[in-house]
Amino acid sequence: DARQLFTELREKLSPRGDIVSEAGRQRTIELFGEPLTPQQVVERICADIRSEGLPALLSYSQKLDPKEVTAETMVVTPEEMEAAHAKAAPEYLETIRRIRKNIVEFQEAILTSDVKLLKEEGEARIDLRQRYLPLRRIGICVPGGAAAYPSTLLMTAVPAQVAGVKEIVVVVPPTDFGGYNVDLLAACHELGIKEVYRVGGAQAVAALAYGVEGIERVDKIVGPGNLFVALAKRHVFGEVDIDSIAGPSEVIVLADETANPAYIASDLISQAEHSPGSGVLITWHEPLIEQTRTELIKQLADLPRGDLARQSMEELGALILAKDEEEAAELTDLLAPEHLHISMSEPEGMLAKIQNAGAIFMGHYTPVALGDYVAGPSHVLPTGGTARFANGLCSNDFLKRSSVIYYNEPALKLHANDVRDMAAKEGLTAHSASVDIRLK
Ligand code: HSO
Ligand code: ZN
Repeated sequence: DARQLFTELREKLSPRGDIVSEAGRQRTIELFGEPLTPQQVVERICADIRSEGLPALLSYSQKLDPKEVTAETMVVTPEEMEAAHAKAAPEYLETIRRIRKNIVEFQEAILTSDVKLLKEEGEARIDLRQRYLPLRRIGICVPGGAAAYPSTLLMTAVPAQVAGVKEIVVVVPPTDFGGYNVDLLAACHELGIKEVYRVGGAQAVAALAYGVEGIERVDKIVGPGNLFVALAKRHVFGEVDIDSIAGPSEVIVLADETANPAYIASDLISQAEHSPGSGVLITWHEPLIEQTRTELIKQLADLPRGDLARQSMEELGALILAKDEEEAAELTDLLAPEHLHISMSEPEGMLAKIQNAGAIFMGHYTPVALGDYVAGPSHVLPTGGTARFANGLCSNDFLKRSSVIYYNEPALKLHANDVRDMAAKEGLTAHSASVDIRLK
């Protein structure tokens, strides 16, 4: 039953902090002296960093991270970034520049601008505005556990820069794929990012949210991470803004008889290789199910990360035969995937049927990898069914807005009675008086 399957899948894909595995139980006994859920671990880390600052950050980092961090090695110096940039392959830097240009182009095109509404009636003049300004200081979590992610740096930092954010802080775990990764540091330097700290996990999120000696607190924290990063972002939300709570990568491929099973398999595997990652095929063309299965087995055998991807596909993947296009669209909306690939030579009709998806890829020549790396919209997208209400990250998420209101005296007269009526209903007489005193 596809519906049941989808409910289960969505459960598995959304970050849950209340479950403890046996390994997790053992580990928290070692580290904390008692068995804790991930949620409890995160609460403890956040509370300690909030009250004790840097010493707590360093001590958690020492406990939880593979490489020891000190107050000195925590900071990536400008010299280190310059050296990484100087060492980087020129072709790699060229690639970064081309991608950056694509991101800037798209993120500028969608950037919201101020709105003005001028209302005039005789002498009365009302001027209403919505004014947007960039956030002053933001923090970006770049993952660095299982793979290096310079693309995530681009897909978060460049939209923030387009919005006009001046202070961008990057936190990245102290690993070879993270804070010691030359390609990542070179990319930071190429983007003009000046503050990079080698801290990861929940402790990095807490440090960004509350500030510690040497790291000033930020106004918003964005970027993906493991379960602990996700739970910590949820925990500090309200003190700071966050983008979303990210779970594993996902893709649904919707395919008709024009689709190529080899392409489909490659798209499913490319999200599964994030490990964990989920790839789901939905088709109403029956032969595609077996053809795609055969292709999956063939392609997984040849890939360096094939074993990881196979595990992910077994746990979080599915090949689903729908009755028709309508049912396929319905099932897609139910899962509300992070990525939707409409693998049809005429994809527009299907697009019109879909309500819930973070990013939608059209036709046979638009693999999700284009969106992951180069197209321009951010690859930080809603996961775990949250595309029902949440959005992918974009330049506008780094703006905040104020409303601006101006009335001249005749305009105040015009609306005075409405103020008086409402104030009387609420029993707030000082509100009325603030109008009356001007019109006496
Ligand atoms: N597919 C990931 C983004 C990514 N892919 C980074 C490659 N690198 C987000 O859903
Ligand atoms: Zn990806």
